[in-house]
Amino acid sequence: MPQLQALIFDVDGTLAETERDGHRLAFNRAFAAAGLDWQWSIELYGELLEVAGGKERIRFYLDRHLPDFVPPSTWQEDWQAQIAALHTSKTVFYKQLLTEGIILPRPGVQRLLQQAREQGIRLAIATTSAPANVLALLKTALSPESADWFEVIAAGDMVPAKKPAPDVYLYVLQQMGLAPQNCLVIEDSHQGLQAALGAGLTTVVTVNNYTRHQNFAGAALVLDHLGDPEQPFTPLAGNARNFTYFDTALAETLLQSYTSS
Ligand code: XBP
Ligand code: MG
Repeated sequence: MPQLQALIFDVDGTLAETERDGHRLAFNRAFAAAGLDWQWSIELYGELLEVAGGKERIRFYLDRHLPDFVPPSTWQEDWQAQIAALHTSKTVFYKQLLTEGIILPRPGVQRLLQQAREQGIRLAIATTSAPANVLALLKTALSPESADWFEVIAAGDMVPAKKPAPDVYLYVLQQMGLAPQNCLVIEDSHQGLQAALGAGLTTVVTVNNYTRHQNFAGAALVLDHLGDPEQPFTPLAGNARNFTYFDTALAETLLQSYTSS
């Protein structure tokens, strides 16, 4: 029987709702600071989230929405370098936004992390966000020392291909010396689910407003959030047994039924 040895967390949309009022605003501030009149509305951003990774998302926006874009004379010939500079500026704005304390952890996140730590279940992060963003979020939304709770923080450009490619999850497994049968992933998006499934990992999805209507076929369980004793989750797909909030016992149960089927 496979045993639960590690929980692997996605970051944006999973640990906290960072996209609409965090990353999106930071992109807009970086565009304004660079003298660009680009404005990513809440709705447009939902479409742009199709592409994971900030630099990749800017490129996608240019290709799909501004195919005739004429760069200002100050732009370097190499657009990649210009996009990277814009993205660096966006990271500064994002970190600034986080210090305002408006981004909080999603229900059940703190509780689950604490329970896992008490039980010696190992923790890791697998995200497409830049490492600086992840560290800033952990510090401001979870606790100043929370980065130390995670044995591996796999982020941003550490792997060549971002989600939905499985690379970031394969990297975490390799770094931890673990088999997929002993780990469970928490994700919030279709791309994230694809990445985790591609690495052979049992995956639970907690949806949010941007991802609610995506296809989560293959997930062990789809929930509105992880829940808490006083704030039960609503299962959207899959069998949550008699559980009303997600904990390591439910993680273990799912792992056993998924890896033995
Ligand atoms: C989140 C993302 C990221 C963030 C922006 O991925 O798609 O691109 O929106 O972060 P995940 P950067 O849910 O896997 O964490 O600008 O730092 O790339
Ligand atoms: Mg996510």
